[in-house]
Amino acid sequence: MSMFCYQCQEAAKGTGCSIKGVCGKTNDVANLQDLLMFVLKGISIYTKAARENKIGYDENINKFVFDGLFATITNANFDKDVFVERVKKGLEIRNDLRSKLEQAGVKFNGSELHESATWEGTPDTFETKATTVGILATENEDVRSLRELIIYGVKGLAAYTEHAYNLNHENKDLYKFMQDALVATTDDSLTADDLVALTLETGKYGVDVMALLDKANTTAYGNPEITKVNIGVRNNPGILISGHDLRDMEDLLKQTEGTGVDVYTHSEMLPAHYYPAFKKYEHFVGNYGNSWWKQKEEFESFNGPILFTTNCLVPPAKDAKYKDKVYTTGAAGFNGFPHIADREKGRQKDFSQIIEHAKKCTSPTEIETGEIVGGFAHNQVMQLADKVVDAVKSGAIKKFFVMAGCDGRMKDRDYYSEFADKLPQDTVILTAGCAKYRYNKLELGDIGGIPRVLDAGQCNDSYSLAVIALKLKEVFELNDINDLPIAYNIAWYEQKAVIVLLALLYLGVKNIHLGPTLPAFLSPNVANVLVETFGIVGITNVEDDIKMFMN
Ligand code: SF4
Ligand code: SF3
Repeated sequence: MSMFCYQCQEAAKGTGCSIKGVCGKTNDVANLQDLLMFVLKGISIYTKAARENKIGYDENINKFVFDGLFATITNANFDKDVFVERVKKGLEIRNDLRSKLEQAGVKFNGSELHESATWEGTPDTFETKATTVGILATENEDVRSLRELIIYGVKGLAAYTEHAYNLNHENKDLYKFMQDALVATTDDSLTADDLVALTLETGKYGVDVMALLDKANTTAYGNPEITKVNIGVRNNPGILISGHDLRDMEDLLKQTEGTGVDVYTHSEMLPAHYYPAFKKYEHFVGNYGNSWWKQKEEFESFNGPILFTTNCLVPPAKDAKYKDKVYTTGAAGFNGFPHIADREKGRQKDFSQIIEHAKKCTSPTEIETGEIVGGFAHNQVMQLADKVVDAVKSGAIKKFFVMAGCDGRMKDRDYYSEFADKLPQDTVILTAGCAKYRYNKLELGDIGGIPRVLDAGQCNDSYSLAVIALKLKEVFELNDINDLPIAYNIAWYEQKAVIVLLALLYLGVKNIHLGPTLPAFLSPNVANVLVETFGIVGITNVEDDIKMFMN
């Protein structure tokens, strides 16, 4: 059976994966993810009806929807059984909710409802059905493009919503928006203009969710502060924790304390080191390796167990020796990797199995030494504001470059290392997300004590960069955020980058350069709208781009 997916930057041939994902997603999993999306739309039709009729429903349904969206994000979950189970469960939830609404007197006209609200199936029919409800089911390529753009933004929203939820921070408007947006993608009466408006609205909720998550993280763990993170190793066995979930980080640090097992971060978990609450752990040793796509080599030499709390997971090679050491939790999953169950309300997750496993392993093999510096989230940068403003006024800093976003395995991303390296000495890079691994180990120096690469944190901490920009706008008494000496050269890969991008557009940021390639899911007409309305453009080559940016 074939598949079609074009949600990430590595979509095959720049158009879409149709046999197997470049990410390693198999066609059965891809199709089941499409079917889950279909079922989530069906559920949302009823939650929307419930709200419209002021009828309460089980709060767990909201969680089921955002969990499901998160699980379909690139490189999060490759486990076929997980998707079969979720589709089954989703149909149950949907039908129960419908019955509840009907009992309360709400009438549904079956022939008017979208098929996602009425379709029934059993696991043996799932995959066949899936092939008829995927992305290509929308025939008009512009409508399809806008629907998918909204859906990918909503997937990113869902991921950040989940992290905040895990820290007991909720904003119910987000649930409503995600569900209403899913319903809107089933509505054939909406015009392209309606969908463009909804795309911008998605960006508004992108700002809200990142603000919520920022509050959740800083309330729980303090404000990130300037931190030197060790990239070498010690002699104890270790656990490597990857992904974005800080609550999992907390539980793991607590449970490993005093066990003789060290904890290292991997990829997007690096910024955990910047939080005061985590710094206090003596066994929280450092960061091991680079961004997600180098994991096949780096996990072999780590020697200990690895825990994925979210994306980006790369399916291991058949003969990978680390294969029996990988664990998943939360939205992450992979067939054959033990999955650590969710925490019960008010309790920790139980990581004892991983800790016992680690005790039997040898310590990590050192692959690099030294340290990297980070922790420049908004609160920390505000403390340096005077220094930064003076440097701009004196001309010591000519321009800031926001280079947030993602890293990826394609060779053309060397552009970003070269770009960072060749930028004039009087420029500063503001970064967040795993894009930083392309340049965070280069010796780029500092400007009067201000490092030339300021890492705010994970991809969601792009919010910090927006807060900093808005603050600078105020300090320099400008009317328009685009009058600041800030250029945007953003690298994207998966759907969290989509919500970050939509959030920046909502905040009024113009002329964002997006690379290494523009999304395959943008039809020529939709790409044109983005170019004409927001000045979004691609990248060319390092020399020409730097020249263009500096003029
Ligand atoms: Fe292809 Fe990306 Fe979809 Fe994976 S997530 S199947 S690489 S488009
Ligand atoms: Fe990276 Fe996957 Fe996007 Fe969170 S971990 S930024 S790619």
